[in-house]
Amino acid sequence: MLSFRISMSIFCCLAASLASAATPSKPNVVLILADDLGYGDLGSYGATKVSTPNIDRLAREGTRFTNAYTPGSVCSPTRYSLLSGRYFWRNPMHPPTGVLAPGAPLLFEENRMTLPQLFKNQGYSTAAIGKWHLGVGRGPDYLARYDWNQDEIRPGPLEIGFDYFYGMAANVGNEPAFYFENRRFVGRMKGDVVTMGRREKVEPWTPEVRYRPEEVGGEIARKAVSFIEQSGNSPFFLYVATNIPHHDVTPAPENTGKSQCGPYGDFVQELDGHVGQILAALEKKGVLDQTLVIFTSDNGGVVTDASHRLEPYWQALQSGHRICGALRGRKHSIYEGGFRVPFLARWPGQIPAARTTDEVIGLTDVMATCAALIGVSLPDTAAEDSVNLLPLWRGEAAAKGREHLVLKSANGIFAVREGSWKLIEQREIAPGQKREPENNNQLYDLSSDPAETQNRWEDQPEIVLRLRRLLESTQKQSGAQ
Ligand SMILES: [Ca+2]
Repeated sequence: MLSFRISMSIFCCLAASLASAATPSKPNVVLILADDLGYGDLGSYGATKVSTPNIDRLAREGTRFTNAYTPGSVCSPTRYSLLSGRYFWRNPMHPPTGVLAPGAPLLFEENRMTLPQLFKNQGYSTAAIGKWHLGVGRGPDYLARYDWNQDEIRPGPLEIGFDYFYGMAANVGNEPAFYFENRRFVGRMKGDVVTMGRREKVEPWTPEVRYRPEEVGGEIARKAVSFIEQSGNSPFFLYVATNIPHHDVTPAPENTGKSQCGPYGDFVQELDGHVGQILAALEKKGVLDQTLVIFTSDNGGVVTDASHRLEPYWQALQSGHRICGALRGRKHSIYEGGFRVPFLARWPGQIPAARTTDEVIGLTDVMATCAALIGVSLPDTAAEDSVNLLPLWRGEAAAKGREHLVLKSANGIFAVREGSWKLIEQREIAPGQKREPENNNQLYDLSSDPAETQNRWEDQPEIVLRLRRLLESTQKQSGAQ
């Protein structure tokens, strides 16, 4: 009898241990999204005029992806796709090209599973801090304008799965230029009136609550640190959407003159300091190594040239800094500079350290990968363009990235990447409308021509045909709706 009990006890221990090995762990997840940070802006991606030791630490202690793509080449398209796992152009509420207007309706359909909701359903505490730019309120379409004088700002971040929000409606330069926390403007008392002015203008009850641009990045970092400090026993998902280094380039006074390429480099270095503060807060809390930290950017960097000298980007260029590295194009464009961004993931013991992979991944894949990470099966009605890349992130042998990926520029031009090939399809334009130089049929072999200099459209008809069909069939997929 005794031996039976001992045997049972050993069996139970063994069963429990096997069960725990099979049960997915629930790490904290901190997703830091830079705004307009280019492929060449970090030391770990080749920058020499800008020093980014804290972000580079993520590369040293985690995995660095060299073929990570945003689905859009501007802000709100990528943000929607990141938080929904769906190409933004499938969403009829999204503008067909470009970004969402400040004050436009919430982009997320009711009842659609989102990245924060995925975590929330699993007992996570969820927070979004920083730039929202995904709309608030409900309206007939993206041209509607929200009435900011309502008592509560809703539906908004809290209606799509975040327990907590603190930040700005959109860009620092957009109205309203004062913070809201959860569903209310910070500091607004009963009776305080928010006045809707002409065009996008929104006047607060007192001008004192308008934020100063040079303070916004620091405020976002402070709130992120505070959230980590106050976190309880449940795991958390923290989405930090910094405004840096988006135009206007406004480094805080204490950070100016620190880089070797002027204010733009100072701004990037300021962001690096904020990442350092977030890592330090995780470390102090004793949870750094139980946290998956992801750092990436919502689109490529702003690049200027001699014909259009936009400061301080011009100064950075003249100082030898290459915001998009050796890639062609920039934010807005269909070329690689518009979409290829730094992507770093650190989770000790789970994601290999000091590893670089050139497998193709997209920001749309974060949702399916996180679902796999916490052991959740996504419903068929969610994240239809998201691929589970957890085996690749974990460095499993022979794990691959995406087979193909669709890009859409701010000008409405589509491209598809499959393997090393990238096809850009000419967009139809209205009669009399001027066709932009980049709106042409193009095919590039990125393995031999990463800067997209040799158009192979004419000499590779079979590849052109295959990729056009692939693009068309992907566009026609009905998705989850
Ligand atoms: Ca952006």
